[in-house]
Amino acid sequence: MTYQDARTPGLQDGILHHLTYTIGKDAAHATLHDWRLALSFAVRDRIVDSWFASTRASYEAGAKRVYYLSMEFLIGRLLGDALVNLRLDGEAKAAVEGLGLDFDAVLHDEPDAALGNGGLGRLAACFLESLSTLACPAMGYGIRYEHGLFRQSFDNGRQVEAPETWLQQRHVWEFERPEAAYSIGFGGHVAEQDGRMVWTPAEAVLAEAYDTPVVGWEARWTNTLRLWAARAIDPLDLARFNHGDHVGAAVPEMLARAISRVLYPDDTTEAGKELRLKQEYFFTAASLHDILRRFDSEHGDIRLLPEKVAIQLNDTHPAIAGPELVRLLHDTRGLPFDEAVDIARRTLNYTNHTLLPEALEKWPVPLMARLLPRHMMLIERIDADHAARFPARATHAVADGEVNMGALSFIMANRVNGVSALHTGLMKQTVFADLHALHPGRIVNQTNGVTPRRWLHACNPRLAGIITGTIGEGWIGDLERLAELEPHLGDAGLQQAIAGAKRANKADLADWIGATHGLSVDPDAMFDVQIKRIHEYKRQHLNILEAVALWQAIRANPDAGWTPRIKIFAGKAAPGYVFAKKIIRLVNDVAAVLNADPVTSRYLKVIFLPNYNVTLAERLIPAADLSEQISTAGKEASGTGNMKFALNGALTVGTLDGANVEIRDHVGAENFFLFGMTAEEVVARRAVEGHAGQAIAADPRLAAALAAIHDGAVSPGDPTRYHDITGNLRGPDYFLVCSDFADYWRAQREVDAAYRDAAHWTRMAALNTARSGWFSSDRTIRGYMAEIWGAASLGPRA
Ligand code: 26Q
Repeated sequence: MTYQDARTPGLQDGILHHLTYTIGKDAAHATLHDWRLALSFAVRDRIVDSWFASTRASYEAGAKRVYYLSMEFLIGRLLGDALVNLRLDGEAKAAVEGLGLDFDAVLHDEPDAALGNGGLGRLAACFLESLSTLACPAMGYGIRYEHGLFRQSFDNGRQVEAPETWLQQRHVWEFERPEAAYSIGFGGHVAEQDGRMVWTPAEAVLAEAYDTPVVGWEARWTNTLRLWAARAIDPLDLARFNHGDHVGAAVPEMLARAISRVLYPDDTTEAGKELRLKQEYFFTAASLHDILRRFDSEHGDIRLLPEKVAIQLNDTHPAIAGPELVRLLHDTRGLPFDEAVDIARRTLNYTNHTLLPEALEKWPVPLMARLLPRHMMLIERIDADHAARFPARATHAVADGEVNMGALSFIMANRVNGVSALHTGLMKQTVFADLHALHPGRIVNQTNGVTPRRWLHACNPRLAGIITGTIGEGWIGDLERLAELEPHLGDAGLQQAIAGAKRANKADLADWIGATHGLSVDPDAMFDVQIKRIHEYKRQHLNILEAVALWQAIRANPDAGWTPRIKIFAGKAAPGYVFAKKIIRLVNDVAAVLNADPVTSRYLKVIFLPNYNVTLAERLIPAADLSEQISTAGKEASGTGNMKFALNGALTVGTLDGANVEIRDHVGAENFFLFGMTAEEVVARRAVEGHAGQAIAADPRLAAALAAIHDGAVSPGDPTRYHDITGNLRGPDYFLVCSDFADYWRAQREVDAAYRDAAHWTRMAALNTARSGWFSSDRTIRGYMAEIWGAASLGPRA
C-alpha cells in the first residue's frame, strides 16, 4: 500500500521530473548527489498532502496543540525514515535501481543532521516522530544551527574536532518561511509608561522560520519541526558602506548570524557563556511569539491558553519561556501580574534530564540583568511571590547571585517530569526535594522511549522481516505486540532465522570495519558495544580497564578457552572536557597494543570508531551482541541507547541505573547481566574513606590492570601519559570505577560463558526483543498526552 493517488506520478517519474526541473540536470550528467536530491524532492512531494491534511484537521478541530521546545533535535538522516513511513521504501528501491543506481549509496549520500549532542536531542527527534504517528497536533521548535555537532577524528589516538557542515549541501526537507519572522531584542532598559513596564532593547535580531515536515507511520499524520535562523534586521549597514567601510558594513549581519551559527558541543553546562543565553532566549521568544500568534488566529480569549496550548520545555534550556510568557501576557497584553503567572504556569511543563550538579543550568544575575533586564525583574518578582506563598522552605530560583533555571522551571510548570522511574524518584529526594514537598503531585514520571520505525524496522530489516513474517506487521505501529513473538520462540526455524539475521548483520559490520578502518574482525566473535557520549559517569574507563585485565589474563593462560570478543567503542567528548578526551586516547592506545598482540588478539580486539552519530548507531546496534550500560548508579537519568540495543536483541551488561532498571524488569532478570552497586550503595560507598584503595587491595586483577596502564604498557614511549587517569582512580574515584570493578569482571565472565551456549544466547536475545515493546516512544508520548498535556489524538487509529 503506498500513498499515491491519480495526481501523483510514479516515483521514478517524480525523480526524473525533479532531476530536470528542480536540480537542472539531465540523467547523463547527474551525480549521485543530484540523484539523491531528486529522489528526496520526489518523496517530499508525497508528504505534502498528508501535511496539509493534518494542518487542516488541527484547525477544524480547534484541538489543543502541543509545542515541544528543544535546543536540540538530533534527527540524523531523513530520507530513509520518510520512505519507510510513507511505505515507499520498496517502490523507491525499485525506481532507483531501475535508473541504474545503487539504492544504499543514494541513501548514504545524505548528511547526518546532528543538531544535538546526545540523548536529549535524539529523544526530541523520536518524540516528533511519535507525535505524528499518534496524530497529536504538535510542533517542535528549535534552532537551525548552521553547524551541528563537530566531526570527530583521531590524531595518534587523540580526538580532533572539525566543524560540521551539513548545510553546505542543499537541505531538501525544509521550507523557508520568510513571512514567519520575529524581531528578538536584547539588552537596553526598562521604563514605566502609562502604568505599564516597557522594555526597549538595545539591539534586535530577526528570527526566521524554516519548516521541516515530520511524517508519522503510514503517513497517518504529519507535524512540523520549525527551526529558527538568526538574521540581521538590516542586512547591510549602509552608512558604513557609504563611508567606504565595505567589510564593517557586514558586521551587524555577522553578529546576528552568530546566534544560530553553532551548536554548543557540551552536554553538561558550560556556565556563563553569553552567546548560549542569547541562543536560549532567541529561540524561546521566537517560538512563544509564534505560538501566541497562532493562538490568536484560532481563539479569542487569552484566558483559554492553558486549555488550548501545552508547552513542553526540554530541560531548562528554554526555561526563559516562563518569564517571557509572563511578560507577553502582563506587559504587552495587560493581564494582571498574578493572572499572567497563573496562565503561564498552567501552560508550561518541564522535563528534567539530569541530576549532575554541573549540568544544572545557572546564570549569573548580572548577565541576565544586562541581556534581559525586564526578564530579570520578572524572575525576581515571580520568585518573591512564590516564596511569600511558601515561606517555610528555601526554594528560591534566585540565590547566591545566580538564577537557578531548574528551580525557575519548576515554579513555572504545571508538571515536572523525570525520564525513568529511578530518576524521577531521585528528583523527589535530591535536587527538587523542597519544591516537591511544596508541590506534591507536580513531579511525574514518563520513562523515555525510542521510535521503533527508525530503531528496528528501518535499521534492522533482517530482524524486522522475521518478526513481520511471524506475527504480521502490526508491531511497527503498536510495539507491545512484539509480545506475540514469545509463544513462537520454541520454534527451531525461528530461532535459526533470528540467529542468522544477527550473524548477517555482524558480517556486514565486519566488512565495513575492514573496509573503512582496516581491522579484520571475526563475525563469530562476540560484538561488545559501548556507544554514547564520553563521560566519567558513563565509565568507558571501567570497560577499557576490564579489557586490559582480560588481556593480561589471556596472556597468562592463552589456552583457557576464552570467548572471542570485539570491544567496540564510539562517542564524542566535549572539546573542553580534558579527562574525557584522555579516556578516548587511552582506548585508542589499548586498542593499538591489544590488536597487535599475536597471542591475545585471537580472543580480544578493541576498536574506537570515530565520529559517532545517528547513522553509525543505526549500523552498530543491529550488529551488537552485548550492550554496555555501565554508568555509576544514580547518574544516568534514563539512557535510550539501552532500549535500542534490547529491542535489536542485544543482551545488556548493566548497573541498576536509569531505565536499565525497567529494561531488566521487562526482559527478565535471567536475560540481563546485572552488576554493581545500587544508587543507595553508591552514596554509602563514597563516604567510605579510601574506598578505591580498598577495592584495589582486594582485587589483584584490578591492581595489575591499573599498574600496567600506570607503567606505560599501552604508552611505551610515554609512560606517564595516563597518570592523571590512574591517579584519579586510585585516589578520589568519584564514579567508583574501582569499587564496581570486581563485580563487573564477574558479570563479564558470566557473559562469556553464556555466549558459548549459542542456542541459549539466541533465546535470551529473542526474549529481549519480544519483551521490549514497552520502550516505544509511542507509549511515552501517550503518557505525556494523558498525564501532562491533556491532549487528544486526531487520528483515526491512534
Ligand atoms: C546546558 C547549558 C550550557 C551548555 C550545554 C548544556 C547542556 C546541553 C545538553 C546540558 C545538557 C545537555 C544534554 C543532556 C542529555 O542529553 N541528557 C540525557 O537525556 C537523555 C534523554 O532523557 C537521557 O536518556 C540520558 O540519561 C541523559 O543523560
